[in-house]
Amino acid sequence: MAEKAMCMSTQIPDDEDIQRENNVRGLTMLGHFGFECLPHQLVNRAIQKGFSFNILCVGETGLGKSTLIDSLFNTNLKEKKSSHFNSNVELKIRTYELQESNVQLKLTVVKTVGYGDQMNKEGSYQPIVGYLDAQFESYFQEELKIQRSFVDYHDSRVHVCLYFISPTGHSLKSLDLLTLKSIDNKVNIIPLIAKADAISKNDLQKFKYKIMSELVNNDIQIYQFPTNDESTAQMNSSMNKHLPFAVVGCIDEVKVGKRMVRGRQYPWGVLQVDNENHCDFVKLRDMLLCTNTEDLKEQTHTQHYERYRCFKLQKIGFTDVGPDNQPVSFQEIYEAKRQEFYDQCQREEEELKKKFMQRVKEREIAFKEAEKELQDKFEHLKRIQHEETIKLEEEKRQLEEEMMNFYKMKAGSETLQTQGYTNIKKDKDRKK
Ligand SMILES: Nc1nc2c(ncn2[C@@H]2O[C@H](COP(=O)(O)OP(=O)(O)OP(=O)(O)O)[C@@H](O)[C@H]2O)c(=O)[nH]1
Ligand SMILES: [Mg+2]
Repeated sequence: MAEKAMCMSTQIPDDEDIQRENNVRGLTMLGHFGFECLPHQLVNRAIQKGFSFNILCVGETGLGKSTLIDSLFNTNLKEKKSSHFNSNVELKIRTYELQESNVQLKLTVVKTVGYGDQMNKEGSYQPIVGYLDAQFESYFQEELKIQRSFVDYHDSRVHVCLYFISPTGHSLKSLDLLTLKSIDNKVNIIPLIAKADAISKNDLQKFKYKIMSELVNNDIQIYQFPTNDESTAQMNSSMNKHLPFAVVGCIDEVKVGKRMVRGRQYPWGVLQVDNENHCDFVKLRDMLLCTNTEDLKEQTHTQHYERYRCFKLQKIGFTDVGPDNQPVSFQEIYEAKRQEFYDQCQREEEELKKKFMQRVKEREIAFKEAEKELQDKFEHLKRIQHEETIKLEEEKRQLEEEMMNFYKMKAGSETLQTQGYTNIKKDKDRKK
């Protein structure tokens, strides 16, 4: 078929050629080839594969996040109540398989738990930023693998963040601004005024205007419904003017006249969730699930993930052009990086060697000094000991001399005593 198409196209007269910018000729087809069915092939394949969509709900405790998600999919996703006494903001992640006609949707809903409950709200946005980055990182790592498995890979990158604003009618809180500013370049943000039934119609318009001007003043980027597709441009541009959507959630049905409608029953009447005069719920659902789902996914990939990917690669040291503004290949950068790394290792090794030698020298000097000190001490002690020995020997000699004298004296006195006894005896004998 392709061959046939090529043959046919060469027979078309020159005057029908359209010279395009990229030098591709536009030709008028003279027959039916069948490639007009390409979109059907894509649709069939996509239906077979199924779709996935990941929503992040950020909002203070009790603002109606779970109720709104239930209302969007008209089902009770039956989630357990979370504790709201956590010292940190946490995220609750649930994945559901949904089906509408023959279309399967793998829906992942991530909700904040305990957002805004802490006394110190400074780090409240960090778990949210951490989660968004972690999903990008996981995809990035899969991309870098040699054997990639994108067919089975569950892409958990967040496609949209529904940011629930408290219906104060006043202004955004500093926590809102801080979080929105931290995530606006990581995810498509659709701001919502939660529990919008708490605000009167006039106040709601002023509140919407206030919120939008605060977002602009703080340079916070929110998702704009695209206006580059003719079929949706008009609707999308009018929807952009309704942002932030004022939503009300409820899955209970109440009777209005003879009809059963989804709505909240109040003493003064019924607020119908699906009534566009009552709130923007239908606008949100249409924009999110019917008209712009694919664009949200595309923006996630081409804008937010791309930014993350560029940042990561640049951080590693990769770039598209060299210092001379000439394109450089991955291989070249890799080689240059390797060389740079090798040089750095060499430098560090040299540095370490120098430091080691210096330390050895210092230790050697210190050892020598200590050795000399010990030697001096030893000599000093030796001298003292020698002097002590001489002194003791002198004392010993003196003592021995004294002893000799003593023995001499003793012997002399004994001799005298013996002579005395002899004389006395002689006298006695003479007297007799
Ligand atoms: N008036 C009003 N009440 C609502 C609306 N949406 C939900 N609620 C009520 O608000 C309460 C909290 O709703 P949830 O949907 O549990 O709020 P949440 O944000 O999921 O709360 P956590 O998960 O605990 O943070 C429930 O009693 C809901 O019925 C709404 O649009 N308007
Ligand atoms: Mg909830």
